[in-house]
Amino acid sequence: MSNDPTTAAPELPGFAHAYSGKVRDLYAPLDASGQPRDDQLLLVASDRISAFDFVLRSEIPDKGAVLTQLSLWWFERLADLLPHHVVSTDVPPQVAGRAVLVERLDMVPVECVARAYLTGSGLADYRRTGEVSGVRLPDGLVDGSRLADPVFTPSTKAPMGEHDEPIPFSTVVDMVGAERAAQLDDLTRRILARGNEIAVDRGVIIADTKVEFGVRPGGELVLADEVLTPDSSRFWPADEWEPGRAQPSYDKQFVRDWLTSPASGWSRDSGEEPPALPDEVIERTRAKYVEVYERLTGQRFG
Ligand code: PZK
Repeated sequence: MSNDPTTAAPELPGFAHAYSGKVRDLYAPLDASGQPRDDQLLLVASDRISAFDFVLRSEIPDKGAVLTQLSLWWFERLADLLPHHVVSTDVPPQVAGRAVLVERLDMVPVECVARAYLTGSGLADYRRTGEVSGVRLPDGLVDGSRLADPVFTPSTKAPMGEHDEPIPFSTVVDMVGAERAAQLDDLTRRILARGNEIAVDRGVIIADTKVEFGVRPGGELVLADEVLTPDSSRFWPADEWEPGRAQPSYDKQFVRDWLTSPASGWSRDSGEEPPALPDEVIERTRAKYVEVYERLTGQRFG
């Protein structure tokens, strides 16, 4: 039921569980002799949802499928920029629609973030220094301001439970070399710019996004993980965009509003795990995920 506690990574016949993130699970396909293959992975999006740095005990039905289908849709629309890692959507029935079989890549050890609008830690850096990741910005920008061009703001990949730390571009160069660093900068910003070219007409602003890249054995850079989803990006409703205040989240606003309201009985700085969400909040949030998928793709979900 919708209020069940968060479920762990499912057991999948023919796959060995390899790793779980906050809301996704990774498996290695087993070969005919029961050994894990070294060339592919199964990437499974759960219905888990995080808010205020907690994975909530309530799940959002269909969230994993919506995000997986949205990512697949974007991969097609980015294919002229670079190849993506998806091999097949033929996956076990327990995870149908919310899993993809992918090429196993050598992952780039940098969180590649681009910002098209100023908010969050980018806004904090700008207020302190007038710059974001070493890029000087004009005076007078406020929370939610649109940037003339997306800015690349790389960070380290922190272990789970810790926060990514921003790193200077020079550190990216030290980590992956100048040529690869320039490619990451260019592609990350182009992916976000392409996303917004498409999304803005459909009532969605993609304020910023985090992209993961991997490298094929031959050295070719490949787009991995999920892309331009509400979990990897900040989505804002375009008709409510109003620079100078915090923008509402397209997907999580009902969750945040309820958790911070007296009705939840929860306080953000209590250190306590947030309570289960009321069915109405779950259902309205599910509807927002479906709505953003349908708006962007122009296709009915499901
Ligand atoms: C890979 N992650 C993050 C995602 C998790 C963790 N194509 C790939 N090849 C090798 N490794 C990865 C990928 C991808 N995508 C992705 N960690 C490794 C991640 C989902 C669930 F638990």
